[in-house]
Amino acid sequence: MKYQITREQTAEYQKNGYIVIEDFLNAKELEHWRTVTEDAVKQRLTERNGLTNQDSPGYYSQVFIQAVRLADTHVGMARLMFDERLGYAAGTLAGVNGIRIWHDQALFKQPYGNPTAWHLDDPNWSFHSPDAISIWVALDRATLANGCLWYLPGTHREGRYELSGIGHNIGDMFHEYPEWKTRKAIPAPCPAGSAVFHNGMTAHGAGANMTPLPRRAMTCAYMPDGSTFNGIKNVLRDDYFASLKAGDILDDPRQVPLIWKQS
Ligand SMILES: O=C(O)CCC(=O)C(=O)O
Ligand SMILES: [Fe+2]
Repeated sequence: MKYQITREQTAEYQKNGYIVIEDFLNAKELEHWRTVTEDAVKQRLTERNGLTNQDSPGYYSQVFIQAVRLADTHVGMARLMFDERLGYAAGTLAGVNGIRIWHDQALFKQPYGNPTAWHLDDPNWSFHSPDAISIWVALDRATLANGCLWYLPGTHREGRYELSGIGHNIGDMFHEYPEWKTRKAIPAPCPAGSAVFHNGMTAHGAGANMTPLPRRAMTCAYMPDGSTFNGIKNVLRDDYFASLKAGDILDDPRQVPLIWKQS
């Protein structure tokens, strides 16, 4: 795993709000991530032991198969996600001294799957942080044809936290940010095994999958250690949510496990 981050990579990430690290996983690691992710998603879909977007047959269910917090229900996935090296890489890029898992999620864009509408991630979460960061690991080569990610560089410095749900139409986000409509989007195609990191406030989306093969990704959203509750439920457990008031530090080890702390 290419988890060591250079100063140049941190600078690029901080400037653009995202970075592609090619061949983040070696061939053996990639094979293992594929096997574990396939197994965890299959188990989630059959046992229905957690969140997916496959319960109703609408447009969004055809954007990708989305399975959230697989580490809660799959031991192999927990082992992958609790890897301190992932926290180190994310924390170094983000410039924070501790990384907690917000949620992992598998995103499998199926053959001829719908595009992923433009959006920001962090407004949906139960904490707001200018340093929230996600990793998106390509389990298949991501191309312009099968729905690689696209970014609006620099938008992480301009986005607002007011809730902006992911719309049906690919461009709904631009109603809230008309000033971004003239910006040039940059695609992030990458070989299988690459990692794409993005800030939780960077505008991003993905194209349709115009191929007969899936475009699979395993992702994880991270919360900087010390982040506080903002009142939004999102993926919080009912009992934990009920115990919180706005401004409380989110530190429940089951909900937001700490995977890396600067020594
Ligand atoms: O995989 C996709 O199509 C979208 C990914 C995404 O929105 C994310 O990782 O935050
Ligand atoms: Fe996203």
